[in-house]
Amino acid sequence: MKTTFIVALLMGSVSLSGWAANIHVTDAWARTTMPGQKVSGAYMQIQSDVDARLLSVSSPVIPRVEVHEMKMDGEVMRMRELKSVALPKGQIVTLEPGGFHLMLMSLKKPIAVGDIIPLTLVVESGGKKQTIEVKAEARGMDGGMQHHHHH
Ligand SMILES: [Cu+2]
Repeated sequence: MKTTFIVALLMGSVSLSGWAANIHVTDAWARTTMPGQKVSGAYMQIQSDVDARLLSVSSPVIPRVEVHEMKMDGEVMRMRELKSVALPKGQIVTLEPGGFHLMLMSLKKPIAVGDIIPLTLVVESGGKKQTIEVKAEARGMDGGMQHHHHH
C-alpha cells in the first residue's frame, strides 16, 4: 500500500510539469542607446527541446517590446513585426542584429552599459503557453561581436 502511494505521488509530480518545454536562453543582451533614442534591440540564443514558438515578449522596464525580423529585400534592409518565431526542436535559434531580434520601443530613458533588462518570453508548445524570464545585459554597439571569436 505504502509503495503504491509513493509511486502515485511521484507520477503526479511528473505530470504537473510534464507539458512544459525545456527552453534554454543564452547570451541575452540589449544594445545601449544614446540620450533621446527611443528604440533599441535585444538579442539572445534560444533552444527548445520540443517544437515551440516564441509568441511575444514583455518587460517591466520597456513600454513596448516587439518581435522583429530584418531581411534584405532586394538591396534594401527591411524590418517587420512577426506574429511568432519558430523554435524547432533541438535547434538553436539566434536573435541577432540583422536577423530576428526583439525591438525595445518607446524607451523612457537611455540604456547604459551594464544595465540589466528583464524580459519575459511567452513561448507556445503543443497548444500550451509558458513564460521564460530572461535578463539581458546592456552592451555597446560592438558588443554583439565579442562572442564571435573563432578558435
Ligand atoms: Cu526591429
